[in-house]
Amino acid sequence: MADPVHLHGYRYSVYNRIARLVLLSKKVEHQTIEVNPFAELSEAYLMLHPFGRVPVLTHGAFKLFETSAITRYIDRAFNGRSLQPEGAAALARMDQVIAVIDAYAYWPMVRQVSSHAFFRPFLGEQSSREEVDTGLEASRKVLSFLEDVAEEGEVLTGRDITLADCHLAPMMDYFVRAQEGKAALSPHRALQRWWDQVSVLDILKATDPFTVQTASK
Ligand SMILES: N[C@@H](CCC(=O)N[C@@H](CS)C(=O)NCC(=O)O)C(=O)O
Repeated sequence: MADPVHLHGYRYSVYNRIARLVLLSKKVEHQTIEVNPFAELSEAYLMLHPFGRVPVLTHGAFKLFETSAITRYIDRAFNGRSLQPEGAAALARMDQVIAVIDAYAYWPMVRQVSSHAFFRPFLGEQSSREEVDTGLEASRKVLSFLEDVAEEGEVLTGRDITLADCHLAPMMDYFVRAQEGKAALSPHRALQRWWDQVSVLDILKATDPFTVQTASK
């Protein structure tokens, strides 16, 4: 029998959703275990992730945190179409997009714009206009870079999904749930076209945190 796969994560976490998109793309049977990283974490969880974030993947006795390590592991460890393009340039572009998203996109697009214009109001929590504005300003360069990548056509093509697409999609989903984010994306024609194609994929629908999710694949 195959070793069981468990994903410890929070349903509203973009990083958790990235890992789920990859698991679903590779058709890996798995169980999800809900962990809210913003609440007090158990000692047992901190043994899995000493930095107290989500997600964590376990595959039998193998334990792994850091989303880009998790997604690369899933892609290599399981059968199915590879989610990493062939060719040094395309692969480097994929790696670059993932690194840019982690370093420059997550905070302004998700934690500033979406959190303060969409998620906090959704939860009935206080939000800050200043955070939205600062986040929008910082998002500009990110969107412009991603537009160039989508135009180039190595990754973010909307056709063959790669790990870069899986990394960006949950963040873009949060970003455009804010009216300000939606308006900021629309002038970027190639990126908007990418999002129009990716946002309707079954794997996106199956991992939508605002609709009912099943516990496993
Ligand atoms: N570098 C980590 C980032 C993961 C991360 O920041 N996850 C967020 C949820 S989207 C989290 O756990 N936040 C908890 C906190 O900031 O305390 C990864 O790639 O997995």
